[in-house]
Amino acid sequence: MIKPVPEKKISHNEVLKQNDPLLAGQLAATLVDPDADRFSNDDGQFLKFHGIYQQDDRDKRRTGKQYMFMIRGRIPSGILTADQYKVYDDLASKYANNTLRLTSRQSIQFHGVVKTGLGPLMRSINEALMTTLAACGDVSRNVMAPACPITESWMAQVHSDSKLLSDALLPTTPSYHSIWVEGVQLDLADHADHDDPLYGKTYLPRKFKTAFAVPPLNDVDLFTQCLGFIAIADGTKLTGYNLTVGGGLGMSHNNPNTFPRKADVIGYLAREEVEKVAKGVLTIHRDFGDRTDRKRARLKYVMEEKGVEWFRRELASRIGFKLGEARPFEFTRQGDRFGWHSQADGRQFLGLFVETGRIKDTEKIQLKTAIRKVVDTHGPEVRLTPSQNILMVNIPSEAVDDINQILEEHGVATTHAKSPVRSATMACPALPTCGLALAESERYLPGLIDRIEGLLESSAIPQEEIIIRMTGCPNGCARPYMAELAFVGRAPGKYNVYVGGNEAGTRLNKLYQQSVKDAEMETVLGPLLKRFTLERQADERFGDWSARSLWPEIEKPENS
Ligand code: SRM
Ligand code: SF4
Repeated sequence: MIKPVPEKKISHNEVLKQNDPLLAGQLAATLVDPDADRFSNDDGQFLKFHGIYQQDDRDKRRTGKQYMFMIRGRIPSGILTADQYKVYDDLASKYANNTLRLTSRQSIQFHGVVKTGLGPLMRSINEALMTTLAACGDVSRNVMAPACPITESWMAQVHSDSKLLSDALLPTTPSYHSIWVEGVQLDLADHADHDDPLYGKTYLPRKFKTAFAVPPLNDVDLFTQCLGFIAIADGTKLTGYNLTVGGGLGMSHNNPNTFPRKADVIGYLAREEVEKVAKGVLTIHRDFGDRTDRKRARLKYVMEEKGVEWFRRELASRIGFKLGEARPFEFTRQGDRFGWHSQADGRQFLGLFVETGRIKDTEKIQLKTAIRKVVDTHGPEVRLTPSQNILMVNIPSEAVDDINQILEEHGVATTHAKSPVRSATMACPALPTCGLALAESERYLPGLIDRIEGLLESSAIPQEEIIIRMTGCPNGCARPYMAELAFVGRAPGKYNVYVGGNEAGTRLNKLYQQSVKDAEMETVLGPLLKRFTLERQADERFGDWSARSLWPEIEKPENS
């Protein structure tokens, strides 16, 4: 007799959402309880939908857990007015650890907020007409779009589509406003029938990520996104977008069921159809994503299992039409422009490298104070980039000298920080804030780059740019699997080394060496860089050389 296959149980997070579709939990009550220094674990899951993570300082665990909060803004396309930036800057000083953490999705995180500061911080964000709603949680996250203002004249339209979509994909629960603005615990019974028009009662099986890209620049790492729009123009007019679906990077060590995946190009849509198509894709994730295993709950696995043709048919049945054939496009580069540049309208913009995305003041460099002074004095629009850097845009030429002086007075360089390799780096926060970190990242990478600069110097290529990314665990928050050279934390002081991504952000890299110890970095990287200098073809980049030369030698399966 054939044994019936036991039905898999839905995950605990699904039960939580089912029981409380308002996502309110006991948040408001705990917030005002003076005896509580933390929220319950279940409420911690609801907090995420409100843009908040309950964390503890991992440096201090030996003496008992000290709870604190990370708060992430929802900043579509990473664009802030000068006044909005000032609010973030003030709140970082008043309630957080006096730093602003720029994220790999063009947002800002506060770290180290204690519970008594949480309410006032959240209220202030909302009073400034900004939000943290759905910055985290099983919903559509911050929508990304290129930050650079000197691209096409129709860039503003891409930003407006990104903002429109970000708003259209927000959940409708009234609990966010009632808890953080009014400070009221909602009575679930009064809202028992809350059923979000887009998300239903149980939201998505997992996070959902969207970005817009404008070729040839792929600064948003489009192929890592669940949902992507590649701008297609007819001369000077933006006509529509190629749609990409099914990218994602998160994986777990030793779990071959999880892996990074590049998105597929699905077809072409007119600009007017962006919202409808996005909702079609999102509801496919909602309806087909795995709700039993959170490690497999991303849209990329639906795509992997069911295939592109199935996806096209399913999407057409939801939106009522078939997408057109994808139009030609080419990505050639990623990253940011540093220093001063002219915009299409004649004004200037300034790109500043922010090492590991952390805006802070140190004895030598007072980056936080300097940016604030420029924003106070000249009121530029502030744009956060997908590579954790900052652009100040729409600056009249007359202001350039004064801004340069302010920056100089605070030790801030307007051009490359030390070397091109340093300015092409990204690291995730990892320790001490991230509860999932297996190794250091943000605190370790700058020192490792010092050592890599030394190796480049001794290989006689000190000016070589190599896109280097590091994460403290395999979840992939700084998108390491697209880098030319990447370090992924495996255990304290040990990293898996990956090679072979490309400048266009169109190729996943591969595992080169497993569990490399801190002390072994020079022995592993030195010969690699030497070989690169000897074997590279003219102007060949490290990522292209390593894919061409090393991959045939790498016997391990991709990203294992
Ligand atoms: Fe991430 C979880 C930080 C972008 C994949 N990510 C986390 C958490 C919240 C840890 C946690 O769940 O307890 C980290 C908070 C650390 C801290 O102390 O701040 C965290 N992720 C970040 C940020 C701040 C990294 C950064 O260097 O900037 C980025 C915030 C973006 C934002 O503004 O919304 C960030 N995370 C990403 C990206 C890159 C992207 O989206 O472009 C990825 C890979 C792409 C993807 O989603 O596949 C990413 N984060 C993850 C995952 C793996 C998800 C999966 O599919 O398995 C986790 C773990 C999880 O969700 O359980 C995670
Ligand atoms: Fe934390 Fe891992 Fe993301 Fe780094 S990659 S922030 S260690 S979850």
